[in-house]
Amino acid sequence: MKFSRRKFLKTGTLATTAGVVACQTDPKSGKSNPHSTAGTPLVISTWKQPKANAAAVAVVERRGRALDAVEAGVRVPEADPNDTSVGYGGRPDRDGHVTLDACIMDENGNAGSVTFMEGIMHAVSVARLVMEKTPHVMLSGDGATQFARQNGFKKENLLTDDSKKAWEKWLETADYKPVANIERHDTIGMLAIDAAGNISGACTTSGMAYKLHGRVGDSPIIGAGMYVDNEIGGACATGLGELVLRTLSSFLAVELMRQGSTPQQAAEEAVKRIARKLKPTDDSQVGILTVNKKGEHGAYSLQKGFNYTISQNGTTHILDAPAERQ
Ligand code: SD4
Repeated sequence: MKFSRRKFLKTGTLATTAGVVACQTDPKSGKSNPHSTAGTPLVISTWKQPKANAAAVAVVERRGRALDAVEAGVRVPEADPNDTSVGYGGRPDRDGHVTLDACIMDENGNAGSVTFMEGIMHAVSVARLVMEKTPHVMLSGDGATQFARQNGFKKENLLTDDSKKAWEKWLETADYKPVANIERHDTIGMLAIDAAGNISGACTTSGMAYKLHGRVGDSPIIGAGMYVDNEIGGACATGLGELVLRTLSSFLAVELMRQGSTPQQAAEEAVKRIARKLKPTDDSQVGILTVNKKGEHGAYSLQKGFNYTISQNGTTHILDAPAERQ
């Protein structure tokens, strides 16, 4: 797919085949989304995810549910072997296991999650099944895999040859530094607003490369990696999960919007809270996305380099988020 302004202009009124442009958010603007139109469906996701957004947009455009949109959207990178932070092709932990974390939340406050799950490509769909078919919110490890198998999911090897080679190379030094690097992530958090104005969200990841076996990040934790309150808005996070977990960034951002913050102000304060309280190292990154009921969005990160993909009114934009540290 080519990203060009000309394509954007040409396809400006088209739907799922939207052109994609890269441009800059105005960090100073009180209005967090220069492209926002209240009342129309919206899909927003962390990092460069135009294909995932297109899958989600296809759902909301035929007046489908935001919940179906976010599930369909994040399944795209889950199945992509070249996306090394999510699902199939995800980098393994330091023992060579690809372990997945995912969550999903609907417009009624229902939530489902799987953590530390192996061998099932579409973690988000297992999370949705936990939400819809069990009285629980979260299943973990072998129990999550077992539940998925019992519900017809195929068990497969998620460690691709490329990921195995990269892991074997890492093993040569086995320098234990499970840092989510600043520029190159693909973990996907996605929020969608459907034609009925309902908001849902999902988040899915293989977590940090070469993490300790058993480590769980922020992504599957409701309120940390993602949170939705359909009366107010939604938020999702990416980056160093330990920082997000310690401040429940997504819940915090939604609560700030409840108290009157714009989505941009909420995303900024959630990141600033991390910067102020946790004193993160120079090489750590956190990016936060927010949306409110009006279809306005916000984005902010600790470091420069966080971008996100937003689709609305038939166009898709890849935007650079403003950052705390320039
Ligand atoms: C984690 N937040 O497991 C995830 C990593 C991430 O882009 O977002 N990477 O900590």
